[in-house]
Amino acid sequence: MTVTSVAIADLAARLDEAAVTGTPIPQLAADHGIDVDTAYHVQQALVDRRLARGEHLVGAKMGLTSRAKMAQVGVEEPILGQLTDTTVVPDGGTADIGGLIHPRVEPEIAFLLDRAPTPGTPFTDAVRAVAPALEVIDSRYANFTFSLPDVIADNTSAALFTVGAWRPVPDGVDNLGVLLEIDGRTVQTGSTAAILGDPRRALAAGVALAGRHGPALRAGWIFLAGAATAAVPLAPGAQVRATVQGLGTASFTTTGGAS
Ligand code: 0L1
Ligand code: MG
Repeated sequence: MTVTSVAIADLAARLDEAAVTGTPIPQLAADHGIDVDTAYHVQQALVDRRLARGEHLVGAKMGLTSRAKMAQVGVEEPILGQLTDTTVVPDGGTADIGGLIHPRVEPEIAFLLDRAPTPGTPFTDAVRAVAPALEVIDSRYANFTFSLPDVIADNTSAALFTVGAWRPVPDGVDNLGVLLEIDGRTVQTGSTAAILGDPRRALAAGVALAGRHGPALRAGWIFLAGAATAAVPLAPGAQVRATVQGLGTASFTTTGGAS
């Protein structure tokens, strides 16, 4: 089935409205013949709506980078999403989750891009600094259930994110211990090795996906490499902290939403 640009715009509008109103919607892809390639067009139309409202791109994110998450969705490759300025929560700040549908949080590692990487750009040339990070994901689909094209169209469930203090690139980022704490209690432990075996591979995969589906990664952008553990449901009033071995912490406190 050929999906027209009108249909792409309509699906993007439905996803946008779901996010803006905090109202879950049924999955879209199967009923509308959306494949992976078309799903990235829907994602772009969705992000374009946000940019038209005055938001700015500040980075890109990888999703489905762990074997566990790939298995959950039944896929073999990760996905790429886009990050805008209004989704940034300052480190140590307050994350308003009141408008979200069913938020979850996951600990990540972030890269600060020194230049626009192209295939083959060495990691240490592409990346100026690294930091611990937290990502809040929030599927716009009912029951957090979706197919691969659905989640791509939904900008990879991106909702909010926090980046800790940037540090120079260490010798290795491939097997750093990761902790996720909520209200001082450890709720997940893992390793950056869960991110495609080595988060540097996530950057290479992101460059390849951006080459196929755009937009190209840019100098100065934040790149969220992916989750080091499973995501955990988030409630209001939670103190959330990610610790990445040797890199420090990223944290926020949640507010808003039904308790
Ligand atoms: O950042 C992520 O890995 C999320 C990707 C989409 C899958 C999900 O929402 O769990
Ligand atoms: Mg993530």
